[in-house]
Amino acid sequence: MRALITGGAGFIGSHIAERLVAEGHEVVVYDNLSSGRRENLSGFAANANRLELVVADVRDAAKLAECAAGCDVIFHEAAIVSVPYSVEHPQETHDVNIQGTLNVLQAARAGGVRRVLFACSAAVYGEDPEMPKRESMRPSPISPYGVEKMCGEMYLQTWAKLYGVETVSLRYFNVFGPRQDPRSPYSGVISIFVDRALAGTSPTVYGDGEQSRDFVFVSNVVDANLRAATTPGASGRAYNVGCGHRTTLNDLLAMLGRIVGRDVAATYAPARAGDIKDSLADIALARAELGYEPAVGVEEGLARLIEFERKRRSA
Ligand code: UD2
Repeated sequence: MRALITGGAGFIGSHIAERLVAEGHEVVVYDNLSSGRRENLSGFAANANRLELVVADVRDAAKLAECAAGCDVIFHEAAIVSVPYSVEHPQETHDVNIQGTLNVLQAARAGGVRRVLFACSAAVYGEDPEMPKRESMRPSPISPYGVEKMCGEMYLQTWAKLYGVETVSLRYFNVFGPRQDPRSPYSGVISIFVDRALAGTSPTVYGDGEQSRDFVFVSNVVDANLRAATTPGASGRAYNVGCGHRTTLNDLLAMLGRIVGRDVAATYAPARAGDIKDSLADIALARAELGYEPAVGVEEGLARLIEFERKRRSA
């Protein structure tokens, strides 16, 4: 198949690109390189005729339409992904995350694309204390980012009904793995902790470290995407993509210590404003309807990430 991946030079998008190229598919990566990087593609870009990079923005509707024409599937991963940034810059994140998604859907419709996959988020659940999160729960986002992801998902469902473009929304929980950038203060906690542990410096835990998340290794997220791209009958649906387990930050530090072979001592600081305490996905629906199974658990994923980072640092 021929696939367009928006945000394809970013963390998750580049892993989808890598898998598709390995399976012999033709891939167009569409990325404005604001947070994506060419280096994220360099490890597997050797077969240049199967992988094309278009440096453009999802706000550019005309360019998107040009690139979508003739594609079978679009993986829409491009977004401004920081919750706190969306709180500070809601207009900009609206333009990228909502208008950008609408542009993708328009392009899909005009270009005869069979199916669109959307990188949605656990942020749609907000602070509803009910656990685990099920897709049937009423969404109650508490940030512009959460609203934008919810809105994108609703646009997708509408497209499936109105225009016959098949769409599937995947609600990612806390994704981690190689190529996630640890350098922003809003980076995923695992990327930051691994960076500190390998540098021999002390990671900072905001709060008592007993908050928990459903951390999901990126290869599981790629699996979910490929299944969602091909499973008949999945159109118009939304699925949680997590591991179905929660891990506290203190557990995470202990795992890190086991893998690197020495204690990773953290510094504890006051909890971050607006943080939720716990997050956990119910993945029964994705299991039942997509055959999704998170094959790589948290500790195994952490070990793979550390191995990748060690190699990268020694190169
Ligand atoms: C995740 C997503 C976010 C959104 C949200 C929905 C990531 C990177 N972010 O935010 O996009 O979908 O879920 O609820 O996946 N922490 C530390 N030390 C650090 C960094 C973080 O203690 O150096 C804590 C942080 O205070 C929080 C936990 O680790 O309690 C997880 O933080 P995060 O930024 O990795 O992810 P989260 O769940 O806030």
